[in-house]
Amino acid sequence: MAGSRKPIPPVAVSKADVARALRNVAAMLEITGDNPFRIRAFENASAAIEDLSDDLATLVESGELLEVRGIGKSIFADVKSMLETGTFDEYEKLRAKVPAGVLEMLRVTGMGPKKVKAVYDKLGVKSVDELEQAGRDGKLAVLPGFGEKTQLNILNAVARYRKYSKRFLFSTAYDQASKILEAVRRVPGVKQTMIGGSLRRCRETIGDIDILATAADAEPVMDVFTTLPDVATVIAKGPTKSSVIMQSGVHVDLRVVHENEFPAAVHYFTGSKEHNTEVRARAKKRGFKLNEYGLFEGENAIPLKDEVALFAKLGMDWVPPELRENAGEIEAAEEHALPQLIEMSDIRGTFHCHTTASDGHATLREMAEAAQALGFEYLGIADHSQTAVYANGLKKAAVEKQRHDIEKLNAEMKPFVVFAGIESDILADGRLDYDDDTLATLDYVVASVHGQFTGTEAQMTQRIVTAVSNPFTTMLGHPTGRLLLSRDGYPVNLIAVFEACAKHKVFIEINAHPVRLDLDWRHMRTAKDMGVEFVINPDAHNTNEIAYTRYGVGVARKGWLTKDDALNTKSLAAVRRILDARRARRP
Ligand code: DGT
Ligand code: CA
Ligand code: CA
Ligand code: ZN
Repeated sequence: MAGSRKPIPPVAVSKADVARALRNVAAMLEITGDNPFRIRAFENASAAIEDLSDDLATLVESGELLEVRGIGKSIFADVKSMLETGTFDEYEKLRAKVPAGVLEMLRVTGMGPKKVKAVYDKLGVKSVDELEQAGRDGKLAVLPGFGEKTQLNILNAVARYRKYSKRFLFSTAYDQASKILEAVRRVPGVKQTMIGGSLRRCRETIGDIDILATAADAEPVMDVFTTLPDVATVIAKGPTKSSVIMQSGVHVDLRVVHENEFPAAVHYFTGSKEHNTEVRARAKKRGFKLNEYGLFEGENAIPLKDEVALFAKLGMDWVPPELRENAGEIEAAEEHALPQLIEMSDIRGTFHCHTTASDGHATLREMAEAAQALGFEYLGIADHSQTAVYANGLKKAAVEKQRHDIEKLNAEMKPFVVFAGIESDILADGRLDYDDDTLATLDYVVASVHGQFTGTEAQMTQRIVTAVSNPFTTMLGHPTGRLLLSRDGYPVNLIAVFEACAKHKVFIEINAHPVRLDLDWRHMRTAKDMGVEFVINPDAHNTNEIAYTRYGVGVARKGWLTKDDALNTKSLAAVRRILDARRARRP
């Protein structure tokens, strides 16, 4: 197979790809019973690569990667090969040995490499389906180290996996799509390319990736697309449409259209379906016919330069893709009343970042310098609080030490400013996690629920409202606690929470971490109408993750928010004023 493939344009392999490959190798080594030191070596290397803030290709080229702790000569060679060819020998050898379904079992929560090895070795289980069957037959419970409870947990986890596994995080799909787009763009004769579908609309999870292109000749485009190195299966290959499944499991559709069809095709394949249906009805009312091929008057296609021209023909302003959910955007576009949406370039800083003082992977200084390098003017540090023992939460003395460290750093980094905050657990009764004297030393407090989610809706709501009413609380962190594709949020009456936040002037966090994106964009307009203000926070645990802020901006745009709605679009002076005012109401 591999030999028959045409040479394809090299596609950038990302840090995340390399880290994932190394992690998979560690897992496969464990499953095949390799020696624990080698397994650890690949695990450590994977973590080290994930935490790198510099460009991986540059570090490999200069050889500097060898100086990073956790990267030995042999793994260095693997990383180099991966960057050059998309894979490395050991990875390919293991993939030939370990069935893909066995590796897939690792995606079921609770199924670590040890458990996967046990069911594979002892029961011959080779897929998630077979795992479920073994559980139903009671075969898991009798394995050494398993038991009834573990069996039940695994069955529940399989059910959750099925519920969520058909979709992918925006960030995962985005990285994959960007690479495919890059490869498609390099095919000679390709003119225009565009990502469509839910990805262009910035949905928090993505069913499949939709890509559009125009080209003089579709055939070479389809050839390249269907033979990309991470393509696992080609579902269909045709002159205008091809579909593939990538190794990650994500499906990708590529359509090649004529240049004059491009604007209508881009609009159609951006969706949403509901938005399209409404727009098509508007076209009909004006005596046109609209479909994926164009806007027609009788038999004649109306020439359109771009999407702007398409909307204009229908009496509408161009609608930003994030708003195309049939949630009032069509009426607003007709009335020329669409909001001026917030943009990443409006962001001047961010809050809620972790450091090595709790469970982060970068030091205070590294985080501050990374934020500065992104062009930010300020950064808020909010490490975990003392009750979060699992995350190495800060004891009182550590809070004081960090505040001193921040003062020192601020003197050095002027005019850049680090704000001293904390991510305080909201305790079961709604109290914050420190005494008032400790809280009083901080610039701001993010209050978040991290444990004991099992309360009723009334209890959870009361708990959060109590925390929001605390005069020390500045921001409410990840308001529902959901983890995309794995855990629904706790039950909570958001209206009551919004009311409390508006009343006590507590910012609601739009947690921009790609597995959270919490507050959900569907609730933002309601919150805004109730007088709530927002803050977009990356919940970064290393320097790279500060850039997660942009995912938060994406969902804020979906929530119709403008620059004025988020604290972190404000100047340093304004932020200081606002935080001072919040502090003035403390007892
Ligand atoms: P996904 O993939 O589930 O995250 O969501 P989408 O929105 O990307 O959906 P997808 O990939 O099935 O289709 C891409 C776009 O194509 C969709 O947003 C709108 C358009 N489309 C697909 N099927 C239909 C249809 O039956 N009617 C209309 N009006 N549009 C459609
Ligand atoms: Ca799609
Ligand atoms: Ca699709
Ligand atoms: Zn948190």
